[in-house]
Amino acid sequence: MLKPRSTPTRELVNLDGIWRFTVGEQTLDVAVPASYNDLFTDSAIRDHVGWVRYHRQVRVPRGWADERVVLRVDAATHEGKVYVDDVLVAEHAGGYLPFEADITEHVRAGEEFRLTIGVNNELTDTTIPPGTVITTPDGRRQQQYLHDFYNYAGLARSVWLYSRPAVHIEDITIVTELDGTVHYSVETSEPAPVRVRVLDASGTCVAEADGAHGDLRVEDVILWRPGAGYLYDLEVEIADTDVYVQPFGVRTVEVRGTEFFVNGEPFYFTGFGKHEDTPVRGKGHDPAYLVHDFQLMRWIGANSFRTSHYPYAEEVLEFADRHGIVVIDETAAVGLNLAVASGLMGAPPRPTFSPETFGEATREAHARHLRELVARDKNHPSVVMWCIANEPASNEEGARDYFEPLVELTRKLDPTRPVTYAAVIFATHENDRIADLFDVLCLNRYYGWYVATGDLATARVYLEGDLRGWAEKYGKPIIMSEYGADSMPGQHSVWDIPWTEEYQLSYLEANHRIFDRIDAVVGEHVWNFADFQTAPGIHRVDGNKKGVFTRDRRPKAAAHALRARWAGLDGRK
Ligand code: BDP
Repeated sequence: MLKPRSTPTRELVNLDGIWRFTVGEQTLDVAVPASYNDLFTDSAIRDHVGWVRYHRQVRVPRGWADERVVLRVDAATHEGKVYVDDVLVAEHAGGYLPFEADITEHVRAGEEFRLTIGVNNELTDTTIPPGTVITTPDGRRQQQYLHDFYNYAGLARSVWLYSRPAVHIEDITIVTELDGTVHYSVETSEPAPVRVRVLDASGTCVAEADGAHGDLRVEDVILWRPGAGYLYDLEVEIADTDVYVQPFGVRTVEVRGTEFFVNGEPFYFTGFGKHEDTPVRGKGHDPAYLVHDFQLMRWIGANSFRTSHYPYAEEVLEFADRHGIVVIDETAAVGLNLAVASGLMGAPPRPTFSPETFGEATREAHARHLRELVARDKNHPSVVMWCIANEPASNEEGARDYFEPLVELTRKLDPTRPVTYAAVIFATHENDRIADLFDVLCLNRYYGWYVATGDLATARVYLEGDLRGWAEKYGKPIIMSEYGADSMPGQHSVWDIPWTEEYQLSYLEANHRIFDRIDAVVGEHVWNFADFQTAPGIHRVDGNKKGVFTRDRRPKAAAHALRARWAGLDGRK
């Protein structure tokens, strides 16, 4: 699905700003983009379960009389319904990916219409991510879920109205090779002659061709590299009707043996699992935080991050493309594990994968989500790998039947990128049932925090045994996709006392000592970049405090130690 862009044949109106918002009987003003939960003082709104309505008047530009008019919602968390006046024009399930509707038949150029977007935040056994709505003893509906971040809801990303010609470019796929070969493929709304040109960063045409599919060759190609995100534009034109410009980078990604290669060179991941999470906005996309977070990542020497635990706003990936930051693109499939509750573990009360729990219908929703994710993100050079789930019950019976078709689907959708999943601590090299299906082993491990709390000597022994077990059994690259310790800024101690800034720092250093001893470890993503909001819990102090930065992005002591280490690594081990 092409991102709306202004081109010589397409116009774009951004609908962000203040909308009206109806929840239950109340109607208030609301900000778009933003999660609605933290905007209001009324806890009944924050904790609301079910539908809310965003509405506003929209005028269609008067020059659009001969154009198709499209309404695009970048995300409605977790389910959206779009109405033009009273006509339902689009419905979509899945809170972190875009959807759109051609509304030409329902509007007139120069005139206004009432736009309503219904948004539902309910999570069930068949949504991705899953959850359960219960009724409290006093009769309220309450959302419960298995993931450790607050269930923010609403219109957290932009809403657009755009025009495009009747005969238009529908989709573009670009795959590149190091010698400057650019394989391209263009889909049009109906058969039409296609012309393509590659423009370099200065706007000079460096290759051109006719036809909807084919190969181009860029001489003296400048590669997209980690740390140096050189981009070209593919300008696609259907004669006399449509023009669309798709940025891309020339780079390759490959897994061989226990190494991960970008452009044929071994790459070592340094960085974080992140969240889209900021005060007041919740998961609302904010360009200021985007710029600042990338500044902090550069300052600390992070060359990469994982979009834990859902696809991020497209603006984030575009920024990563431009700045040469490497991305592991993760689905919203977090919590497919009945043994985990809010980041804590126990015995599963019921099997995770079964017709009564997560079965066929869940997998269908997961497959649909994967299709939409790859369709949206396939042309981003920053995206080097798909992570199709976080901490699923990969050690339980049924996991293989559930995941095998999804891995196959991902490879079919995109044969060019490796596929991974992030394994939970109690999926070991001995009991995990799906690891062989994947290219890279991403491991989430908390030795010294949830296990061997406060005892880093024991933690190191456990970690080393665990990592060596995976390395020897599978012979695949391992990324430590989560390791981290909570810390309350301002807590200090000369001893190994959990929750102090010193302990977070020592915990990370204890992990690093082991990573450096194991060749198969090709990356380290600290959990988490910044503190973030969660559901209430006795292990959470106004949220998860495993951030290396606070929620308002101030460095804790660990940030300085990471900065020193990562400057020395510089993408190589
Ligand atoms: C892991 C989860 C992550 C949690 C983290 C934690 O993948 O979402 O926030 O634990 O407990 O299990 O901090």
